[in-house]
Amino acid sequence: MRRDGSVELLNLLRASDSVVSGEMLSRQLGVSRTAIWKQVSALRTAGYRITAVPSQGYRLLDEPDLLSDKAICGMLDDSCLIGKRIIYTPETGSTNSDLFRLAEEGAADGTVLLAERQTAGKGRLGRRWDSPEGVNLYCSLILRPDIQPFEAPQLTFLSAVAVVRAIRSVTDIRPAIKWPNDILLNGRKVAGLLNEMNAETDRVLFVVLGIGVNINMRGEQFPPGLRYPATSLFLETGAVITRNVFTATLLKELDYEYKRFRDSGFAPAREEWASYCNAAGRELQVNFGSSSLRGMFAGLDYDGALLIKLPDGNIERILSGDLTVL
Ligand code: BT5
Repeated sequence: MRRDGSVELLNLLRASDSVVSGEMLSRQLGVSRTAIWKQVSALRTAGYRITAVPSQGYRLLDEPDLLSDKAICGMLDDSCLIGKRIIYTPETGSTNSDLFRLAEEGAADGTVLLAERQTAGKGRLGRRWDSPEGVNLYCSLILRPDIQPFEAPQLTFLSAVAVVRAIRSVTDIRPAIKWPNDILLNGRKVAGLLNEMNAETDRVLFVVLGIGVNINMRGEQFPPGLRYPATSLFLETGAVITRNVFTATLLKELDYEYKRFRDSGFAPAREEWASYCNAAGRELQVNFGSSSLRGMFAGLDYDGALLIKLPDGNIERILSGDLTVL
């Protein structure tokens, strides 16, 4: 968010597709022409391409795609609980770690933290999430549902559904979910989810949901040696996606999911999740290191365990393992 009056200047430049005179800008904004020039210089430093045409004025050619809490808030409905408070930071270690600390200090249900870049982005089980600057979404949110600790993984499935819906709404591509919670496009990972919880024996105090979506990341920005092939929305569609629009869309979907969860429990999200799962209606093999089993996908259990129907008709619950769709 810019605080020096340049938002108003930007809005005037945006409203015109030709040169806007310095005199008109200074009159409309009530500041001197030198002040306008200083704001233009500051905007250029921030990545905006603005030409100055001698004795005519200024023209906005191109804007950097910066995340903006204000722009995102402006796209949310007043009734949204998720995103009522959005905190933006240009850089941090991990949005999940920061928000976990804020939640411990009492930050409210639905608080969101966004970063342009993470220097220590976290994956699951101590793995790393690569988080280059200015191209993707690194987002965490606090949820304080009235649930028991064993129900907390349900929230990750909820957020997977919200990510799929947001991608479907902003692009015309159809992502799939790989159990438990990888979001795939054409078999490549485009988003990952990390759910961290603080609980007492029989009560969840809060859950921090971390969502990383590769939005405009280019091929050369992916590090070598990733566990699975990876991609971005840009690589799949060829179009640069406005991250503020994507983020607002995602927060609205999360808000919808969270309210549905509180009103109707896990069942609706579980069914929707199963319809997006790349294993739906397919035969699966699950590898557990030295052993494996095969069977048909049979949905998700109440706690997020994968259900597989074995050839003898029995249903097996899978809590962890490496899944292959045959
Ligand atoms: C995940 O872990 O998929 C969870 C990722 C969660 C990231 C978000 S970003 C905002 C919030 N703040 C955080 O600090 N984290 C969350 P996992 O399934 O363990 O996948 C990690 C593995 O994916 C790594 O070991 C890499 O092989 C691969 N990987 C790393 N960065 C990637 C990227 N940008 N895109 C695709 N794959 C990646």
